[in-house]
Amino acid sequence: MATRSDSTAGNWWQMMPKVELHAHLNGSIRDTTLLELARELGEKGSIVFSDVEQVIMKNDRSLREVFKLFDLIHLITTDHKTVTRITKEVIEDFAAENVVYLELRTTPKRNASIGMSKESYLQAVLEGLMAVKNVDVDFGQEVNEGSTGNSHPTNDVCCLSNKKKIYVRLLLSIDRRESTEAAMETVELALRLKRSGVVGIDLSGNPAIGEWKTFLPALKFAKEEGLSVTLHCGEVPNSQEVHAMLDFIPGRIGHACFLEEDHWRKLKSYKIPVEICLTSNIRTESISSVDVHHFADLYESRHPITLCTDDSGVFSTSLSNEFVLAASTFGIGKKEMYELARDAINFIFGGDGVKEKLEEIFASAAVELE
Ligand code: 6MZ
Repeated sequence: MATRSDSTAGNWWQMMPKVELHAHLNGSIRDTTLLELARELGEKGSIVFSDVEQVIMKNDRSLREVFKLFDLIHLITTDHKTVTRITKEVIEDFAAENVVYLELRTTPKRNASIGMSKESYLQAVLEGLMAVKNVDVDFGQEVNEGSTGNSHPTNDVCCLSNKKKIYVRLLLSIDRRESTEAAMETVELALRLKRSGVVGIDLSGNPAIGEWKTFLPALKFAKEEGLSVTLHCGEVPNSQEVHAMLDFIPGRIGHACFLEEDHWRKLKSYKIPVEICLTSNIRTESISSVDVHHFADLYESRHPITLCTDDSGVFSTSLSNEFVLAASTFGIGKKEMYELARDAINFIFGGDGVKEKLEEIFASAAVELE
């Protein structure tokens, strides 16, 4: 697949439609927004802005430091109004680089002091989806997604056919710090919000904390009730847990940095798709350099994989950037990268109706990108 001219070459990766399946809401906030919010808190005397500014602008962080940063981010962002704002901006940013389908994940949070429940947190996220005006957002408020593929989103989509369109579905994250009861509460919330675009559950959070057996009852329940499940798996060495996670046969796993031979064999025999987060893995030093990343082996062995950003704000990346990085590091051509982007449709947790729409989008883009 060739570029139309040199002047458009730099934009090719942005123009290409893309599917993003591993993006954490609070990891994807614009730096400018984070700094603005931190400055406001600084003025109120809740934090010391100059200290926080340094932490936000720091580039290289170990995995442990990343989770400290998330605690700080949550301090800055977790009120209803801000959750709505960051959701809106994150959708706008992904849509701006032609992400046509986004599975956005976030951890429902409770904060009694400001009257926030897990449910009201999620309502604030949904309001963020509805607040997007410059892009058509289909977030799956469908009568029957499987049969029609047509949605009835509540923002002003009906009359604005020449706007960009993005399909957004939500995954609710269970944080590894949570108890079995708290994890169960998140799954129950996801079930109640199935008709508002929630399609699955994610297990994430600091991998050095928590035990698999704590989350298993909630994850099993989610699966039994028809929710898809994705797991952060093998972000740190933990052989037993990786085996247990693979034997659970989740819909997808993220990262897979510390898998051993027998894990790889199992992963491949179960054909579990892997969400690949190149920049995140390098920045957190989970992988020593990008050229030795397991992307290469999985790609060559045609194992199902999808490129993802993880935390585009925290790691200063974008999905287009992840495609450029993979193409340049592993010497993969544009046609093949387009196929990689398109094949991610097979691993989405959204329904068949959405898949058909995405197939159409990719088919027409193939002609335009020629
Ligand atoms: C594990 C991660 C993560 O849910 O508040 N999160 N968990 N590994 C990662 N790789 C670096 N990046 C983000 O978004 C932030 C939360 O997502 C999880 C962590 O639990 C983090 O607190 P939300 O929107």
